[in-house]
Amino acid sequence: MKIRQFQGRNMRTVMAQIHAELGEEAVILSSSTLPDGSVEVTAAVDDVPGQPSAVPLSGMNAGPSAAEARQIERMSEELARLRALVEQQLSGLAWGQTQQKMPGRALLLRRLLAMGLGWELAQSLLEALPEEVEQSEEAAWPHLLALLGERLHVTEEDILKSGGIVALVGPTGVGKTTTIAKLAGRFVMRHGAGQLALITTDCYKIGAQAQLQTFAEMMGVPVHVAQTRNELETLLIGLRDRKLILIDTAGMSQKDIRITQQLTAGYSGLVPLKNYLVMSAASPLKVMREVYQAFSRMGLKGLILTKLDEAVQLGGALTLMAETQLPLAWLSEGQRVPEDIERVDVDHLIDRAMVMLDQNGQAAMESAMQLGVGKEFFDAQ
Ligand SMILES: Nc1nc2c(ncn2[C@@H]2O[C@H](COP(=O)(O)OP(=O)(O)OP(=O)(O)O)[C@@H](O)[C@H]2O)c(=O)[nH]1
Ligand SMILES: [Mg+2]
Repeated sequence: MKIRQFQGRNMRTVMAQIHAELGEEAVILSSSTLPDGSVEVTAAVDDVPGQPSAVPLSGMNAGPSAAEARQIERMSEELARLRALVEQQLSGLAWGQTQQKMPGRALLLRRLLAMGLGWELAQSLLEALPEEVEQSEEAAWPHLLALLGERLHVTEEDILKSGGIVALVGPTGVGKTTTIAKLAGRFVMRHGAGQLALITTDCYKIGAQAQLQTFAEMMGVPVHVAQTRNELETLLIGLRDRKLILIDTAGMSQKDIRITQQLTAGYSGLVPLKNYLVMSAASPLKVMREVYQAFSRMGLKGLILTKLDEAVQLGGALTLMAETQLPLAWLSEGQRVPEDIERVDVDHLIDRAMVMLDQNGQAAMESAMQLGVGKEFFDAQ
């Protein structure tokens, strides 16, 4: 790149000089008015012909070229990075101040975050903590957990007792089919095989039907296949005498839930269809939020949390429950059918989160201390 400085009586004469010496492709880097009123302009031109690196004088009013667009994009990416950096520094600073002014509060926040709770939830629980309680080392933590408990819900209804038409929806591989088998197994033990029907809409994965079929054969319950909404409705009418109909759906990426949605959303036939979202407790909070966003469109009755045995924290799932008010219906922690599934109450759920904090929280606490906790850091988890 060739860079030159030009001086002249006014802008027009300087521009003429730049044009004459550097050509049409020249770009202005800076301009200023000198004390004597004359104008000084720094201009540059790319050595490589045909590759302008900024807005050429001749094209000031034209739209950006492809190269310019790329440059603008690079600049905005750079700005976003800078912004994130500044925000991180600021929240680090705020954290430092909190630690100095309110060491008790900082410790409580750190514990909530080490449980895996989202930043906003942790902050809002602390804000709800009465000041006199916050001062007391013994009372503060149980009080915080009680406040957390108030924001969590479990379903009143036990589908194994009440029955109905129940579809399990959720992303790929979270354990929908396994959960159906567990629920089916338990239901048959209570009510007998004749009261249950199984339907699968999973026609996409090789072996998907065989997987459910194997469980079903052991229980003596046939598996029906519905590939379209019409087929599903016809089946549901035919099976209306069954106390419980469990529908296994194909695992869909949260980015492509159209098919499941078309199949199971808002069934307006004989009995309303209840969709339960199945989600792995081991997923990062960010992914859980995305999954919820996508699947909540089809109307959800409750949440089934799986793979608790693979999770190191429960706080992410609790945060999602608190944020969405979605009630928990079942908790699954293992692959054994039908043993590894249970209904839990909120107190039990919080106890579990605490046990996991005791087991795995130390590492999370330490990393929180080293990094100078910031919202961005936790949101990125
Ligand atoms: N560790 C653990 N594994 C589980 C649990 N639930 C299911 N799995 C396992 O997760 C894997 C996937 O389970 P599936 O039931 O096939 O999951 P899915 O949601 O039906 O998957 P797609 O139909 O492919 O979307 C299997 O290996 C299951 O044994 C659980 O609670 N804990
Ligand atoms: Mg499946």
